[in-house]
Amino acid sequence: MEINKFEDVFEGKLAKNEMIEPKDWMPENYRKHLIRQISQHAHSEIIGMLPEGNWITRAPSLRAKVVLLAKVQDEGGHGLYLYTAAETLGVTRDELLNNLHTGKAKYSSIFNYPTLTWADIGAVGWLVDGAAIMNQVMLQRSSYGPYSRAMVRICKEESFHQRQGYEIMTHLAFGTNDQKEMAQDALNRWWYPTMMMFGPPDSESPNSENAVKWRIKRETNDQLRQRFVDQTVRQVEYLGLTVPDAHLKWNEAKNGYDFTEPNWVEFKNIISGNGPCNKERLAARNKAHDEGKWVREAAQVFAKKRSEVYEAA
Ligand code: FAQ
Repeated sequence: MEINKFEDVFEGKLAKNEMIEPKDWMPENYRKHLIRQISQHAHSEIIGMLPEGNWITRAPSLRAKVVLLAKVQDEGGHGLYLYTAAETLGVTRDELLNNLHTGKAKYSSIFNYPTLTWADIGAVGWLVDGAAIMNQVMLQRSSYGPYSRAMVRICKEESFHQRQGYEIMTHLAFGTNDQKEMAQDALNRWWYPTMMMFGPPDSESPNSENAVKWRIKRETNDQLRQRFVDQTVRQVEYLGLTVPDAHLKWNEAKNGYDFTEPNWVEFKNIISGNGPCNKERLAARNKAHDEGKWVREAAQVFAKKRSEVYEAA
């Protein structure tokens, strides 16, 4: 088949909302776009384990500890599904991890902020996982089969994570004055960084055009950010807390809130590696990888032995 025939099949599948699968022909730029997005997403999941892992030993009750442990473990699992999905595009996990560990690859800006108090664990679950779901629900219908299928399972787990965070916030917001202050302080610090998770404004988002054209993203950064604000303001009100935005105002005409944009200079600084915790996160990630070397080696030896037993049988 000539290349334009392959292209017709590819375009035809997109037009009919059919999935593109690993063995299908795909344009080189589509493949590269997916490797970029899926691997950044995978990196975000495993780096995202660090700010919360930081609180496992200090969770205020046995129940809170068990729930947080399960959540952090889930994030590790999400990383595995996503690296596996990326590998179907012809890249190795070693290459991807090497890019992360040497600082070449991006991961979500949000994980470069510190978790200073227990209320931050509530805010991360509620806001960060809430924003993640807002973005990932559309990715369940992404055009690339392995990514889309990974997202279905991830979204189910993220919903539990969001509820875990909101439960912590509810306890604090309806608790003592000090607890309510802690909850407000966490909301103040996480509100704008969470809004940055959706990416730069559409007018400054170089990847959006192709992503929407190829049905990798079904909605734009600004559309998702708006939906997040509209949904979350009601939750803030229920908690009796205040959104840290003096300009937040309901706009009847657009049926949504007008709000202050996050500081995009701060965002650029963070994604260039200069946020408050970038260096700490990469150092922790590299240390974990180095210390896990013997586990990976043992798993490989075991797998080899097992396949020899099967072959001999
Ligand atoms: N942080 O042209 P666009 C989670 C980069 S959820 C860092 O708009 P695109 C769950 C972007 O890569 C978090 N970099 O890009 C969890 C591009 O740079 P490049 C992860 C960002 O791809 C919760 C440049 O800026 N979720 O981990 C960010 O169309 C709690 C221009 O941007 C996903 O990855 C950012 N926030 O849209 C885990 C979802 N925003 O590559 C633990 C999948 C933009 O050209 C605990 N990804 N950049 O050098 C996506 O939906 C998209 O990739 C966006 C960015 C929306 C993130």
